[in-house]
Amino acid sequence: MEPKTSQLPHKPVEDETLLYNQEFLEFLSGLPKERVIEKFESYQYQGFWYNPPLLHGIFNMQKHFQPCENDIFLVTAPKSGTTWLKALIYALMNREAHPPQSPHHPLLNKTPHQLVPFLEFINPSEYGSVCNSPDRTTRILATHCPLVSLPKSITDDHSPSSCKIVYLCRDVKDNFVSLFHFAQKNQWHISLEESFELYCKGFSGAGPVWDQISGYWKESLDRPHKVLFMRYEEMQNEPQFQLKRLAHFLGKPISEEDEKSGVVDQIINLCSFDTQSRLKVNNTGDLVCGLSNSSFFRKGVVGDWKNCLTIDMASKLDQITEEKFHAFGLSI
Ligand code: PAP
Repeated sequence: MEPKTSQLPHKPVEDETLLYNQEFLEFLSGLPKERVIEKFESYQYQGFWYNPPLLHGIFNMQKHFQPCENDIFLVTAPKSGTTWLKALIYALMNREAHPPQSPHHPLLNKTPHQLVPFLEFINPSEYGSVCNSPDRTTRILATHCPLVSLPKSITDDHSPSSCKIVYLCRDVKDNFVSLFHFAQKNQWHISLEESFELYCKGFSGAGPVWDQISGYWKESLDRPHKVLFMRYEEMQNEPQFQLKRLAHFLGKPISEEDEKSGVVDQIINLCSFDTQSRLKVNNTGDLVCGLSNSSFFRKGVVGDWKNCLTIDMASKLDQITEEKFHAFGLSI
């Protein structure tokens, strides 16, 4: 049976045998497995934990995906600001064809997830038809895939050398809180305490989140032309500077003319939480995968963990972060 592209990144599946082909089921059967919540199994692959839909996408990607010259890969751990970065990169790369102040801008009528798809949720037969730049020279694709599992054709320097990776991370305390609220909204029926234990053990969708972050961090130091490492908090604190940094890395720097026209502020405003979360398109309907569009917009702030975590929980996350990142000179 042909696999469906519409399975959820984070949602339990009733009967996996109905969804996947024999090859993938055999692959799954050889992996370490844990039942994390009722009806929700996680599989460990190349050091990271996945639910079957996400792993299926990665399995397909590793077998079939071929990057093109100029592809942009936007990588995040779930709930690190993916939706925001999708909007920003889309608006930035398409600013000539779609001026950010236009009342007909695609980001006013389509969700960031419609405009920039997740690579692991595209059917392999449709990889070639992704087109999200009017001149068809650039594809923007998102993924939650850890560096170690990205197809070599993307990461190799011998591959189309101009394809780029933008990695966005977020303070893990806010990341966890965002994931927990997302789970509540999508009715996973899981308590804060239970969620927290799972998160710390690495069950967070391509987790442990720390290992994903440090993998891309190291790569951004070793190969700065290939990987740009960004932080959600820096995007919030200095959006103009970070957007220019992004534009420069993606080979579409902000020109003097752009500066004069105010395009940087226009993109920031168009993609801001305030603008995006009020749009009808982001408040109604579901993604093809069944998750509600509105569940990707909650508060969009830094430090909301203070309203949700106990002191012990926050300390535990800080402690793991310190232990995992110390050797890399990385802090978030
Ligand atoms: P995904 O990885 O599953 O696609 P992602 O977009 O990373 O989800 O996570 C949603 C978070 O980004 C939410 O954070 P919160 O729960 O802490 O509020 C959401 O509010 C936030 N978010 C979505 N859009 C924006 C935006 N335009 N600006 C800032 N934050 C945003």
